[in-house]
Amino acid sequence: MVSDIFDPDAWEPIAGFDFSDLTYHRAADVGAVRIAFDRPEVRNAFRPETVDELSAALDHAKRQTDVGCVFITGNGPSPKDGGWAFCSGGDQRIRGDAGYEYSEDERSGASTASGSERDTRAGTGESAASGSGEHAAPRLHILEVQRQIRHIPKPVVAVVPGWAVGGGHSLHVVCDMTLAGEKAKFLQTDPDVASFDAGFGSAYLAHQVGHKKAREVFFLGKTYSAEEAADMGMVNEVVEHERLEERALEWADEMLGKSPTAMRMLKYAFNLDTDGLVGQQVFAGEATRLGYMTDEAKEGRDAFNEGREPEFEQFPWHY
Ligand code: S0N
Repeated sequence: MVSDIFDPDAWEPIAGFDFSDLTYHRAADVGAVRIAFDRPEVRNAFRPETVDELSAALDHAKRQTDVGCVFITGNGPSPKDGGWAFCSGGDQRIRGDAGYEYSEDERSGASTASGSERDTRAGTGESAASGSGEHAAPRLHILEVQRQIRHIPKPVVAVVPGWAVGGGHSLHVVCDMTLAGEKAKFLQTDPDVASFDAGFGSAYLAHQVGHKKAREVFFLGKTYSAEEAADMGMVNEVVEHERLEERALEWADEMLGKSPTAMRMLKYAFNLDTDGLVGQQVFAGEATRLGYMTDEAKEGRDAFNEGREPEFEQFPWHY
């Protein structure tokens, strides 16, 4: 895969995955991974299989202790017209009455990359419940992926080369930062197709751009250029199209030079007020991890295991 923004020398495919709807690479020179929608013929719209693969890649990226940055992007250009897209949201062609339908092969269990097989190959460690029955029902699980993006303990960056639309727009909103190429375009079509992301896609967008603008994005459905999106506060930086991924790697290099613990605590601190008690729980878990690393915590553990009273008086009451 070569394009005017993807440099094959800068990335290595990650072994062990057999994705149909995504590509998954690791940067050659820095601890970053690149997850890319690979359905350019439909502006990188996602179907349930795409969402499963995205979830598996994010789960894998989370577990790599030498990876400090995750990019989500869209491959291109489109074979039809050379157009570029980050993601155009749910694939409307396979939208059923209660969600998005798996392909017939997936539903019947006949796919070579289906069900538990797909999950196992993807290294999630969670085997799917069963073969054919599992994918019989339509899904709406991009929201689960949004929560993964929120909770993965490292920055997730949307690298937007073209259209970010509908559920694809919401995905960029959920990412920690957005880097846009100058061909990027931002559009919310949810109410045009009678869907609505009433969670992060709308309410969290209002935190980024203010309520009036967020309501305009949904209620008027205007298309915003990369520069306009940056002026609104939902894009961090705009670069030349050809420089997009090069710049993303520069960001990764910058972030990988920083303290992993500080970066993780900061991400969860930024999330806390918009994640409610779940945000507090995630932040508290990290605080507990830090606490466990202290001599004081080790004394508590050792005293219990040695059947003696803990000698906490040796530790100061910091102020
Ligand atoms: C992206 C747009 C603006 C691009 O326009 P452009 O450049 O004129 O290209 P087109 O000729 O329109 O498109 C090229 C080809 O791609 C197909 N295509 C584009 N987008 C989709 C899509 N989303 N689904 C299926 N096909 C798509 C075109 O049909 C065309 O095909 P051909 O070449 O065969 O003619 C423009 O295409 C556009 O507006 N697309 C639709 C965008 C849209 O409405 N997306 C859905 C929005 N809603 C969601 O995403 C909701 C899903 C969601 O995330 C969610 C929300 C709440 C709760 C749960 C969920 C969940 O799903 O989990």
